[in-house]
Amino acid sequence: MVSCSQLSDPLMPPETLSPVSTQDAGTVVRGACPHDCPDTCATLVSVENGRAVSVAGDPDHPVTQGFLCAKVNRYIERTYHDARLRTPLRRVGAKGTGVFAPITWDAALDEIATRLDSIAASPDGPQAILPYSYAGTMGLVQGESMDRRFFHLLGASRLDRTICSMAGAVGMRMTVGANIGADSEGVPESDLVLLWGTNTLTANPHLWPFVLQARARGAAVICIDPIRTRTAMQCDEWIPIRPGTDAALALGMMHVIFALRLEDTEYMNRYTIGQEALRARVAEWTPDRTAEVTGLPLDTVVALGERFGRARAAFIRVNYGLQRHAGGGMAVRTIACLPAVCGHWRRAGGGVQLSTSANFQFNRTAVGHPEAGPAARTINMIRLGEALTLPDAGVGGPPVQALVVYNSNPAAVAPDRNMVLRGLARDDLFTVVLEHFQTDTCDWADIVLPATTQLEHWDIHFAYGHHYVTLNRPAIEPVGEAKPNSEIFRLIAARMGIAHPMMRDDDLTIIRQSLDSQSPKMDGLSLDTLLEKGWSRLNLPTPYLPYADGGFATPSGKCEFVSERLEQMGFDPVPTYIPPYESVERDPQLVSRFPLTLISSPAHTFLNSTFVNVTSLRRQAKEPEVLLHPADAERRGIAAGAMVTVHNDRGAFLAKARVEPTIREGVVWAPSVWWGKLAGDGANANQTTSQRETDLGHGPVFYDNQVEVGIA
Ligand SMILES: Nc1nc2c(c(=O)[nH]1)N[C@H]1C(S)=C(S)[C@@H](COP(=O)(O)OP(=O)(O)OC[C@H]3O[C@@H](n4cnc5c(=O)[nH]c(N)nc54)[C@H](O)[C@@H]3O)O[C@H]1N2
Ligand SMILES: Nc1nc2c(c(=O)[nH]1)N[C@H]1C(S)=C(S)[C@@H](COP(=O)(O)OP(=O)(O)OC[C@H]3O[C@@H](n4cnc5c(=O)[nH]c(N)nc54)[C@H](O)[C@@H]3O)O[C@H]1N2
Ligand SMILES: [Mo]
Repeated sequence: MVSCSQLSDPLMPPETLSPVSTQDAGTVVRGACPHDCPDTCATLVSVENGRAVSVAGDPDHPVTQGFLCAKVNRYIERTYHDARLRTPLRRVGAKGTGVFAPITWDAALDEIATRLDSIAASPDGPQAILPYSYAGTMGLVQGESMDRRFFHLLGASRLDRTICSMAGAVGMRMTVGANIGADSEGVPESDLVLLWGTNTLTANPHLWPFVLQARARGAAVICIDPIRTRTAMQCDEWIPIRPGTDAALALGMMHVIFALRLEDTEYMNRYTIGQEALRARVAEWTPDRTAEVTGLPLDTVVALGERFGRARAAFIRVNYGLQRHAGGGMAVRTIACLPAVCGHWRRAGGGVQLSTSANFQFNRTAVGHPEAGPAARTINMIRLGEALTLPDAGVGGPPVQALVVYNSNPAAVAPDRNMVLRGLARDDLFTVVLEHFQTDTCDWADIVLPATTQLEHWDIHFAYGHHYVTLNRPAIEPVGEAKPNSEIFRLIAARMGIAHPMMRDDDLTIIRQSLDSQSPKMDGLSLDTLLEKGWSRLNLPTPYLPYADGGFATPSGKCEFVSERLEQMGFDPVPTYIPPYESVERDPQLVSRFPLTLISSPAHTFLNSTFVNVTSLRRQAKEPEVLLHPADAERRGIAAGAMVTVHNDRGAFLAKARVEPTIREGVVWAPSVWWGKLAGDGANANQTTSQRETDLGHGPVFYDNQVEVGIA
């Protein structure tokens, strides 16, 4: 049984919701994979005598299709891991050394309440308290309910959660009106699949069966990526683009399309605005110029444009890798124009998919209550280093005096790690971390609180790669003294005397509140249906064609080749190429000192920094590595297997050199995101990344990062 507070729901007697009877041998409990991934799998957890023994993908779910990824297959190993945090801990050693002693929940909550109260009451006020969370779990209950209510009521600083997807999301919004794109379930109908800046087999593996179906019917599958990833290796063609130049490629493709008159003029006339301005811009992007900027052969540019123009329903999977550069927002916006130019939105399998998330119209106001509490300043999460080290947190107002971290591991994942760690090392900073494991971030905490995993709590999930809502039931009792995030924030609020009724809602009430939506897309979804089946499709046809007949959610109601909103924000209203910050175009001197572009995208067996401590998965990742092209290695006298240092003015980390022609010359790849403390030198790739922001959405530029590599 789970804790009483979770089940104290008057409409739903606890016994009917009991996830598992401990006498049962072999109960199967339906759940959801909580991780930050487009696939949001529906899971089946087998429980015997109160212990979870296996987790599998639901074979009936149209996207999960009965399989899980390399990582979540290890969820049982992770849940019962020896190193699972089982009690609250209090730091007894110096910050960063990781020396802690167990304390009781009462003592931990008392200390947290006392410290936060005194900061809130000080002249600096509650804005000196900063929550820091991201998508360790994507669940609405454990990710954005009680936590948000608590910090809003308290008047803490607000966090702009930009670390992943904002640049592209804004790019989509400015072009098609919302972060809504083509349906994965239409992909089998596609006759050309472009995997553009996405490592699908690693980061979005449940799209792959649909891609294979399209291929079986004759579609070509092309990967556009500076690295010949495991995904690129499975494709018909690998296009090794120069990082950060995707907008130029899309403009060059349009040039070819218009030159060959392959556009769908009727679609453009009816459903787009700014056709003339786009044509004028595209005229500048001759194949020669495009080839020069993107570093691709002329023939490749021409062939790709022609192929796209001749396709009936090209599917572009643009994912988040390509927007981690200075012009990332504009790149996604430019690519998002392609299906409107060719009218591919009309047909199943055609269009662009960055995300499907905006279709999920949960009642987020009821869940997180953004209106609660006083107005407060907002801090961009990718500038955590500055927020903790500049006197006015980099944005004006009081210095940050308390940091409360949950669902995130900023000491590993945030850019400019040296500055982040300098901030976390401040002795006057009070840091609380809610976690499953003693991560890099926990090592800098004053108090660590043990949190439940997905097997131990309730939640409800949207997805960003498909259209199904998934319910997660607890399958087992909390491990040790772990508690759900929602419960922890209820308890802290109670200690601090924050007695608003919204702080007393239990988890099932929050789930019900989330489903109380006015949107027709949410029609038919209820807790009852989810309890019965585990998951449910949004009220959308299959496949869903969002823009077959226009219906763009922009101010004009059309696909906006010209965007007045962008112009008001000070950007070029027409799609354009914005070079990377650290490029020959913008900073040739820097590039001459640091000639290699470092991409630190995820390792196959890690989920950002999650799973790095799971032994079987870390063993597969071996050790921190850096992949170099043979020509780049030779120039530096680096042999395969040598220990090298990857460095720039921001920092350095050690890695073992892998030398293979599976990467574009001038680019290096460090599979990430390692825990610093599990790497030999205590460092990781974020030692070298910067806190700069993308053009749109204030997102990170992890891959807009010039380095040099030398023998260690
Ligand atoms: N196994 C696993 N799955 C994951 C994750 C994980 O860590 N591990 N993370 C999850 C999360 S949070 C996210 S956001 C997604 C991330 O997954 P994706 O959106 O696929 O993003 P990345 O893996 O960062 O980058 C994808 C590819 O883009 C390439 N790339 C980098 N720069 C450029 C560029 O300028 N142009 C082009 N065309 N390509 C470029 C990289 O080489 C990389 O192979 O995956 C999710 N799924
Ligand atoms: N160099 C480089 N840096 C990157 C990236 C990259 O590709 N390269 N990727 C970036 C991207 S795309 C993203 S999205 C961010 C991700 O950054 P984060 O969102 O910080 O993701 P994780 O590193 O997976 O850390 C999530 C933490 O949440 C914890 N957690 C999970 N569930 C729960 C829960 O229910 N309760 C509590 N209290 N904790 C929980 C996990 O144990 C884990 O330690 O990293 C970014 N950083
Ligand atoms: Mo992400």
